Amino acid sequence: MNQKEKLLTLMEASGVDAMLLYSPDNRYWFSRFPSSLGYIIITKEATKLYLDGRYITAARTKFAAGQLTNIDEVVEFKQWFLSTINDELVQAGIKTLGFESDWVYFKEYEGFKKAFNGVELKPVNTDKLREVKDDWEVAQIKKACDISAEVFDDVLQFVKPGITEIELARFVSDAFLAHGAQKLSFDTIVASGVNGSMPHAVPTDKVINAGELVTLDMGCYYNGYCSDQTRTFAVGEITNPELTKIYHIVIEAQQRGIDALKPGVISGDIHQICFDYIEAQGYGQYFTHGTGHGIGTQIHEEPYNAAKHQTVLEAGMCVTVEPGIYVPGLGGVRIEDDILVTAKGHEFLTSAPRELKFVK
Ligand SMILES: [Mn+2]
Repeated sequence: MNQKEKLLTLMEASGVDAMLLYSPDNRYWFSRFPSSLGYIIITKEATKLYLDGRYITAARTKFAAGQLTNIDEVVEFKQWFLSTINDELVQAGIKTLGFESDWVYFKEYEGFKKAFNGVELKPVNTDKLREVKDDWEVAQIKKACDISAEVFDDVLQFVKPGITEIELARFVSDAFLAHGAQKLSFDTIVASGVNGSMPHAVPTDKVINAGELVTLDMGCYYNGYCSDQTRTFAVGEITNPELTKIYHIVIEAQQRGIDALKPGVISGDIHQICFDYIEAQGYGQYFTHGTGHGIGTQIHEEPYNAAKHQTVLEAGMCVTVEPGIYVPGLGGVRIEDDILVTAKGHEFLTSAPRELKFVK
C-alpha cells in the first residue's frame, strides 16, 4: 500500500470522510514536501496541500517537476483560511473530518473546532501509519546509516586519551556534515568511564582516559529520514575485566534480539529475549530501558521493541536493537544497530563494526 492507500484505509476504519494532516512528519511522509507549517486535506476525491508564502514557490516548483507524492493540488493560504476549507468541505458533502489525536495540541484542537464548524471533528490516531517503510524510505535510512559508519571510522582515528567528551561530540557533528548528512538526528551522547553508567549521558568536559570504555550514540538525517547507532569502544588497555565481560554480554544479548527479528514476531518479545539473557548473566537490574524503537522521519517512532509492546513485526519496519548494561560507579556498554525487517527475516542497515574496538 502506498501512503494514500494507507490513509484511506485508516479513514475508513475510523469512520471519517476526510482527514486533516497537520504534523510535519505525517505531511512529509505523505507528500515528500518538508515544511514547519502546512495542512493536507484528504478526501476520497482529492488531496490538497495548503502552504503559506514561505513555502509556496518551493512547493509549486516541486509539484510541477512531479516531485511531490499523493498531492493533487497545492494551494496558498493566508490567515484565517481554515473557515474557507470548512465551506469547501461542507459544499463537498463531507460530514466528518479526522485530525491527528497523537499530534494536535488541545489549544489547536479548540481552534480547529471553531473553524470547522460545519463538520464533525473526530480524533484519529496516526502513530502507526508510518511503521512500514517503502523502498524509497528504506534507501534514505540506509544512506543515513552509511554516513554513520563513515563517521564512526573517523572517530576511531580521531580519539586519543586526553580529549574531552565535548570535543568528541563536536567532532561528530562536523564529521556528519562533512559526510553529507542533512543534520544530526539527536544530540550526540558521549559517555566515558563512569559516565557510561548513564544511558543518556550529556557530554561533559570530562577528559577521556586510557583504560576507559566510551559509549557513543549518534545519528543523522538524510532526506528527512534518521539513523541511530551506538558503539562502545575502548581507549587504551582495559584493565578492569568486568568491563570486557559486560561488553560481551551486551553483544550476545543484542545478537539474540537481532536473530529473532522477522515478520510475525511480537515487538515486545525482542526486548524479552535481550533482557532474559542479560538477567541470566546477573545484570538484569542494570538494563534499565527498552531494547529498541522504530526509526523513520522521527528518531523514536512506532513500533517499540520494549516491554509490554505488542506490535506484530512486518516486512518494511525499521527498528533498533540496543540493549545495554549500566553499572553505577563502574561504567556501561550499549550497542545499537538499525535493522530492516524483511520477508525472509531481517537485514542490517547500520554497518559499523560491532566487535570491541581499541583506540590508542
Ligand atoms: Mn536508539
